[in-house]
Amino acid sequence: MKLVIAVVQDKDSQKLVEVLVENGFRSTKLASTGGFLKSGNTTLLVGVEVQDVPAVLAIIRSICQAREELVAPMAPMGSGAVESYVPYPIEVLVGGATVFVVDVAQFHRY
Ligand code: 2BA
Repeated sequence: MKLVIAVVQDKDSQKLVEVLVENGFRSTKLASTGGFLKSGNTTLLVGVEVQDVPAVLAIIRSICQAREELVAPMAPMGSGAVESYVPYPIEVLVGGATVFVVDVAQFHRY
């Protein structure tokens, strides 16, 4: 079994959960916060059999869109040095989904 961990934009999360359910995949939706933009996003946990991983990834790809977001002034860009701060808004392309697929040692549902 595998655990698909997908960090997606809030705007796509409801539709994504609906389509996963329609296709027979269970998921858990967690409210999360991106470390860079410090704004809300959604992390989905999807436990699936190995052979179903490509189907889940295809669903995620089909629903989740990359979007331009404006980064607030003075957002830290790196080490924390003064030169690493941005003094004006910049546009950042936030990915449709950041996905990790990890092995599940054991799975129990009681
Ligand atoms: P955030 O950390 O809020 O990042 C939002 C977007 O800001 C990123 O989009 C990327 O385009 C940009 N960004 C992030 N760190 C940057 C930096 N140090 N310098 C310049 N630009 C930077 P995505 O890469 O699509 O990431 C979307 C969200 O996925 C992230 O939100 C974070 O919550 C999650 N994520 C991305 N990579 C991750 C990783 N390696 N581990 C855990 N979560 C990750």
